[in-house]
Amino acid sequence: MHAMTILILLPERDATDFSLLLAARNPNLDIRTWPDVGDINDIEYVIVWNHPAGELKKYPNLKVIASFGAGVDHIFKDPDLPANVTITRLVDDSLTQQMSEYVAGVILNHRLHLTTYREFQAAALWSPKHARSGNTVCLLGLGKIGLSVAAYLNRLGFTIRGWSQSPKDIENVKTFHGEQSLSDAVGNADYIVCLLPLTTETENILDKDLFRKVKKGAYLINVGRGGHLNEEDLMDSLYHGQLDGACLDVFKTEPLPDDHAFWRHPNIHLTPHTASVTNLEKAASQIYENYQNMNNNKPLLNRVDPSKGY
Ligand code: NDP
Ligand code: OXD
Repeated sequence: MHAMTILILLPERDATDFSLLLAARNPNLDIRTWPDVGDINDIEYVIVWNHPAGELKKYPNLKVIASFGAGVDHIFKDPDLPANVTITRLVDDSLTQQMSEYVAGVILNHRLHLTTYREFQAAALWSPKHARSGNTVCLLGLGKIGLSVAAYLNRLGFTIRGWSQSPKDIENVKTFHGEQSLSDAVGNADYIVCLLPLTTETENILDKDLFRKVKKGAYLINVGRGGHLNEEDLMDSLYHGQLDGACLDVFKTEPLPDDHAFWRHPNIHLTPHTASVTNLEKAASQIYENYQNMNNNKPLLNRVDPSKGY
């Protein structure tokens, strides 16, 4: 009988709950939790999030690396990533729904001045303001999550523009693709939302060149990765009023260091990488299904294209 071994390599979390959920799917699974790897020759399938660089090349029989989230930049940043191993990621409607609610919540909060009123309240200040009128949102990234956010915001009455790598035809979304059309995509938007994967092409894409192209007073939401944002350029464009504000969920260094200027910036609203959180039940189902696919020589779900990096 084929050995039934899965390695959980999640150094930043206690994996007990997740391990139980996998075991519930098949009590015969031999589930190992890093660093208690046992015989490295047994490891064909590993679930990872922010693994130590160089770790994966130690497993001579590794066939599949399953990301414990939607993003895979944490895998590709390992310079010693073994070649010829299939990489998969999570795609599920709970991730897309949470992200849609997060983005809508942030936009509505800004539009209706809700945080500002909370600050006024602290000073017992009665000072009504008009809701902001701008309702055009540009989504950078029209993948699984971007498409869901687009549909959700459409239902709320927003006008949606979207930018992707390849051309797309999406109902009620004005689409743009490729580097040359980035300025046209963002040009007219009141809200710019980064929902891109972090790759060599998208690193630092949120920089002064982009901010110069946006409408004065636009609002930035970064839920992609911290590596998308040039932090100094953001500070500069907030200082000059080119951007009205920014809501950031992801950072170059996480947790955000205590002395980081973003914590105290009046026009930056930040959340601790919680825009959309992996649902353990759904992750366990999808990861176990792919484990079975691997064993049965069936195509794996949600494969990543290493040549694109996402
Ligand atoms: P997908 O791979 O489904 O979509 C990626 C999108 O980005 C696609 O539309 C793709 O274009 C586009 N894209 C990639 N590279 C470029 C480029 N160089 N130029 C233009 N467009 C590009 O990913 P998901 O939607 O599932 O997830 C997106 C990202 O969201 C994740 O990689 C992760 O970083 C982030 N995320 C953040 C979370 C949080 O809590 N903050 C939670 C979950 C995800 P095309 O369609 O043409 O291929
Ligand atoms: C993800 C994330 O990529 O949590 O799933 O950021």
